[in-house]
Amino acid sequence: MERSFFMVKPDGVERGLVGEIISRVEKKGLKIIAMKMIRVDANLAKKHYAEHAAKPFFRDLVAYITSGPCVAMVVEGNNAIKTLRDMTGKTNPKEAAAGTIRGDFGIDVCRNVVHASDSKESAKKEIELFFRPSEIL
Ligand code: IDP
Ligand code: MG
Repeated sequence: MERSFFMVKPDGVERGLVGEIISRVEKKGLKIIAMKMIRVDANLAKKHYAEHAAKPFFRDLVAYITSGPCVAMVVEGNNAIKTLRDMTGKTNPKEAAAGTIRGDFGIDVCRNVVHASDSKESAKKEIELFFRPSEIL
């Protein structure tokens, strides 16, 4: 069993894709063990995306992720990290395969609907950043 951090980003919430995305996660056999709607503030955004701090798109990324509510989740299951990354698809929706969340719904490389942890280390870091232990059921 493995845990990953998974989040519907502001464009996904605004466009009413939360139900569709949660449904895909559940139908895949993964279990949602924590979930909340949150407004990410600049402080949390900078911690979450710290690895991108030096990138030219960092300011836009922080502005985007703080622009509206997100739906954050902890998802558990066999191989949950890779399974969610595969379901998410490539970062740029133009390159993401049909059948992936970004391939089916993504608009551009910034507004790409969802976030999924990319490794065991980032999953642990991100779960701790967004959830208190008592919020994980
Ligand atoms: P990932 O979300 O597929 O792991 P990362 O490379 O970790 O992709 O980038 C984090 C987020 O930063 C992306 O999901 C996207 O929202 C944004 N991003 C990545 N590359 C670009 C870019 O070239 N321009 C604008 N935004 C970008
Ligand atoms: Mg990433």
